[in-house]
Amino acid sequence: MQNLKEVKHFINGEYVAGGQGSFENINPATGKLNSTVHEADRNLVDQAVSSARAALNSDWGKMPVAERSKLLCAVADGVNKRFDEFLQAEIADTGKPVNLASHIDIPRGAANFTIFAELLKAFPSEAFQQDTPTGYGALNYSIRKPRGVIGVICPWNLPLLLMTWKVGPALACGNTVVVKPSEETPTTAALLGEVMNEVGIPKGVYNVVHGLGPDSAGQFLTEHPDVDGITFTGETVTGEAIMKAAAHGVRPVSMELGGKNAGVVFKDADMNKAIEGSMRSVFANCGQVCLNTERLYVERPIFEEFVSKLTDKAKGVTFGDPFSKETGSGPLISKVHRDKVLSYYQAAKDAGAEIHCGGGIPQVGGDYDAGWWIEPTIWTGLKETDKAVREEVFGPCVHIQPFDDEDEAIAMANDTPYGLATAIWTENLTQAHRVADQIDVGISWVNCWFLRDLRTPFGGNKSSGIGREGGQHAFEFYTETRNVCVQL
Ligand code: NAD
Ligand code: 6OD
Repeated sequence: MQNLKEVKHFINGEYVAGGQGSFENINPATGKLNSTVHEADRNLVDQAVSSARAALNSDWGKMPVAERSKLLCAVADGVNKRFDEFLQAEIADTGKPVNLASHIDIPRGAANFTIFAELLKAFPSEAFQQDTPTGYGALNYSIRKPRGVIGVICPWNLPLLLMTWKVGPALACGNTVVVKPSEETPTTAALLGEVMNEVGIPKGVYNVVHGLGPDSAGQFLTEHPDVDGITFTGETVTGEAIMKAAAHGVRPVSMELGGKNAGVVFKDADMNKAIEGSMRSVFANCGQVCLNTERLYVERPIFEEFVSKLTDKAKGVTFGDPFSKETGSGPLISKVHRDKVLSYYQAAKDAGAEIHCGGGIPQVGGDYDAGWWIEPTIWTGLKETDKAVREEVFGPCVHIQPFDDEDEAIAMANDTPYGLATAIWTENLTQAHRVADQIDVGISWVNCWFLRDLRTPFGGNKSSGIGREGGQHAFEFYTETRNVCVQL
């Protein structure tokens, strides 16, 4: 077993030290050191890509689908067998509360292997019978081949879940991967290497290189000419840099990017459902979910009541030991990120927002006062053009705006360069369908939020992404389709 106080790369089934120095992995709940992480240089990234290429060309790429599927289900079982180790590692890296990590991060991190392994077995090919001048016709059918070596660049907010959401379908399709986890959250990707070895995934199929973005592992991996496709989740500006790197060699990209998601609450909404749902959609994971609602539009007759009820609930959010089931919110991921979120809190104040709750740093007590905690914050009274209403904050904050009719709400919801998700709260389902159809996003939830069926398409419109993950949609990116035309 590896020593998780010193996080190494995982290349060709072995833990490997070295590169261009190391960096610190800090526990955001306490500001204390979790571990030291080796930072890969170009040479180590090259070794990882070469080992992925070799594995692709040998057993893995040629393995029957049923056998590959069985191995990937064993990976899911392997994660679940070591559930507590993954849970501890994820909580230490992110500070997120155990209630969240044990219900979402780790179970979904495992389930992402099973779902794609099962779906691929039932994935059909297409076929066309064609008329020809000979009268005998021709038969066209498609076959799918793995795309090749996939570079997987991950964010820190749901580290295991968002990594396996890409690695699961990539491996199911017969690709091999080189993963670059976020520098903030390297540990569960490192731990997964042990599970891969335990269940017998061939060496070189799953590789991990640690490092940062520019002039580090992220850049070296995305620029590597032997990487056949890049899948990325993170900020839109990073996505733009990665697209430039991918342009060399015309490599395809799949991009899950930022958002500035709107929630719309109609006057006939079930108030309790809308409040409970908005508490999650705004504040879950301390506002660090790409799908979080940062703008709420509430129909005027219920505006005051909604603001007051949401504020009461937000004031009740509890901080403290992430391993305690009583803790409601974790901290932000880093000091740099907290400074960024606090700059939006200041900008909102300067722009004259009415601050209903929060706006600062809570006293959590003991060791936790050295962590990156922040108060859940609710504003009203800002203009739609104000910075805190337009830009993605990625923190536990929301601006609430009243509206008078459906068209106005839809126009405000759509007035953003992003198009990731929305949550619509109404008991009038005709209205719900009509509004869901008109909000320009990849995912609309009605009377719920982050309710996930993994067979459905997942992704963003406009600056929120390119392509769709989820279900068979993921296979479009992770395979290359070939047509075979047979003259009969
Ligand atoms: P980020 O873009 O800062 O970093 C993501 C990853 O990219 C990290 O591993 C980082 O090291 C790497 N990276 C940075 N610069 C790079 C470069 N030039 N070349 C190659 N790699 C580089 O994002 P983050 O701060 O980790 O995550 C938060 C952001 O991610 C938010 O904007 C959020 O909305 C977005 N996000 C989107 C989704 C989605 O599904 N749409 C999901 C989660 C997070
Ligand atoms: O649930 C998922 O599959 C998914 N990709 C969630 C993304 C969350 C963003 O932070």
